[in-house]
Amino acid sequence: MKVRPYLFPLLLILVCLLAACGRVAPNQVTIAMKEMAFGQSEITVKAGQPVTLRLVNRDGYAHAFDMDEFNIHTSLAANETAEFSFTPEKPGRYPFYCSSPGHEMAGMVGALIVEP
Ligand SMILES: [Cu+2]
Repeated sequence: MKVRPYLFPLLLILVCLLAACGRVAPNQVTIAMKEMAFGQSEITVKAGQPVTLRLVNRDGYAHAFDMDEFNIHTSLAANETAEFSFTPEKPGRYPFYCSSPGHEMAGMVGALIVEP
């Protein structure tokens, strides 16, 4: 069978696209902080896969994001955005909260759920 030469680049592109689709995409999660609450109170990820958390403070005052288990302690000024990555290795339920005074009591809490 004779294959036309111009088909090769097309095939190559197709193979690359398929390979890209098959790759495991990193877990990217955006958590908005708005009106003294986290936009998502539960985040579910898979153990052993890198997670990128993007925090967006939509309030006109400072918030914080604290997850003791992963030693993450970030503060965000009004309307600030922060991003950090880590890889949870052990399945479990890991709480996070805002450590600005009074915010945790007001309901700024959530949990990262790591599935096996
Ligand atoms: Cu807060």
